[in-house]
Amino acid sequence: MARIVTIERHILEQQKQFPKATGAFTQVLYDMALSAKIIARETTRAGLVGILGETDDQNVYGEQQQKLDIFADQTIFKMNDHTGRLCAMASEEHEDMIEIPAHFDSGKYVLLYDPLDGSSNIDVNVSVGTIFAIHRKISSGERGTLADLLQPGRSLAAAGYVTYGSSTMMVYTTGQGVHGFTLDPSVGEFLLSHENIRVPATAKYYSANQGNEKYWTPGMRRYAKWLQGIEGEGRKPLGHRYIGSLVADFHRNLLRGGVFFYPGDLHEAGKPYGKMRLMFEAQAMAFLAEQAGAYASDGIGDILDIQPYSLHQRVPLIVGNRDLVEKAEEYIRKYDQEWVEAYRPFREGVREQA
Ligand code: AHM
Ligand code: MG
Repeated sequence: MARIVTIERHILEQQKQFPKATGAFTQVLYDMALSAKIIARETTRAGLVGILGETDDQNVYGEQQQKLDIFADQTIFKMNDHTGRLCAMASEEHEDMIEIPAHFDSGKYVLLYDPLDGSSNIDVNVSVGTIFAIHRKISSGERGTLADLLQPGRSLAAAGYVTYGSSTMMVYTTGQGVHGFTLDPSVGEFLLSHENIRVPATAKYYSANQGNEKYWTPGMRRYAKWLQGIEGEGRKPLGHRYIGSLVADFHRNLLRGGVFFYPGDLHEAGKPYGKMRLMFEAQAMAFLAEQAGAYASDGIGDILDIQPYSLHQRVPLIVGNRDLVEKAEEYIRKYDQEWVEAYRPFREGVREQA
C-alpha cells in the first residue's frame, strides 16, 4: 500500500524546513483546507437542499451574487477572523479590505481570496473553485493595512486553489513546489495525490473564450491561429478546451500541459485590461505556475512583478507552458503596440481602472 499523507501532515513536514516558523502560517493553510471541506460539502449537495439560485445582491462588479458565493465567502471569513493569525483579509466579493474584528487578536499574515470562482457555472453543475493567496504583513502598526494586501505576487508566502469537480482537490504552494490533495469524503481528509506537480513539457490544450475573438487584438488573434497550427511553422494544432472556470481550466492545463488566456482586449474603449483580477485570481495562479515550471504573463511581462494599486484591479492573463506564454508575448510585441500603449498606464497605476 502506498504511503498515506494527509494535508495536515504535509504542511507540517514543509514547515520543518523553516526552524524559526511559529506554526501560525501552517495553521492558516490548514484552515483553508477546512474551509474547503465545508464549501465542498455545500457545493456538492447544493441542488438537493435548494440553496441554489440568485440573491438580489450584486457584488462590487455589478454581477449577481449566487447564494453559494456568499456561503463560501462567509465560511472563509469565519474560519479566519478569530485565530490571531491574520491582520486583514480581502475577498473578491467585498469592495474594501476586511478588517479583523477589534476584539480578536491581529496576526502576521493577510489572506486574499476568491471564495467561489466561476460561479456562473454552479447552476449547471460545472466545476467551480476557490482561489487564495497569503502575504506576510509588512506594515508596522498592530492591525493590517491596505499596503499589506497590495503586494506584488513576487512576495507571496503561499497560494493555492480548491477545485470542486468530480472530486474536490486542493493544490497549494509555499514556494517549495506545487502539491495536490484529493478529498476522501468518507474520512473527510485531503490526502496527498499529486506530489510536486510539474507542467508536462509538451502541451496538449489551449483555453480561451473564443467567442470573444472579435474583441481580441490583432496579435492575440494571430496567436490563436498559431496555437491552432494555422499560422507559423506548420505545428500540430493544440486541442481547445474551455470550461469558463479559471480553476478548472488552470488545473487541467497544469496536469496535461497547455495555455489559458484571457487577454486584454478591445471590447470596451478605455478598458484594455481584460477581465481577471490581479489580487484574487492572477497572482495566485502565477505563483503556482512558476512553482510548477510554467509561467504567467499579462502580455508584457511576468504577472508576479506587477505592483498592485487597487484590490480589484484587472489584468490580462496568459498562463501555462512557458514557451507558449512567451510566444503570446512575442505576438503582442510584434502586432499590438497600440494596445500595449493603451494598457501600460493601467499596469503602472498611472491610470486607475474604471
Ligand atoms: P467570476 O470571478 O465572476 O466567477 O469570473 C471569473 C471567471 C473565471 O473563472 C473564468 O476563467 C472567466 O471568468 C470566464 O469568463 P467568460 O465567461 O467571459 O469566458
Ligand atoms: Mg473570480
